[in-house]
Amino acid sequence: MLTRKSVASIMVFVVLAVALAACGPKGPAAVNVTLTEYKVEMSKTSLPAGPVKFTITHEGSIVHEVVVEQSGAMDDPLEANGSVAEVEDLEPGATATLEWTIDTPGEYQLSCHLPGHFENGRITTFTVTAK
Ligand SMILES: [Cu+2]
Repeated sequence: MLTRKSVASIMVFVVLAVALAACGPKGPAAVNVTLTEYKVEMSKTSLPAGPVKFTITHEGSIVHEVVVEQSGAMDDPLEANGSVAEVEDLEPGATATLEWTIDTPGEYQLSCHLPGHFENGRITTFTVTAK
């Protein structure tokens, strides 16, 4: 029979388990992305397959966007469940986060496809490795 005390300890266990799941090694890989003219810099360029959280900081002076796409693509963001992996219209000084799950190992890129930006170097490539 469950006493009031054992119910309370089960609740504590559930809360701890949820907290561990949120903060443990299964959380998304965190990557900082810095935008300038005309450069995209990533704090790491090799990520394990799975969820990734891009924290984007715009340190440039004109509007940019960030598109997550396969290496060699041209404005063809990854898609899942009806949404696309991009952040548009980032104003200078803005920050944004983009969470995305990349399950297929391979070469990818972060790029900006506003006219002329990609050609000027607003792209960086990264590798997704098998888990
Ligand atoms: Cu741009």
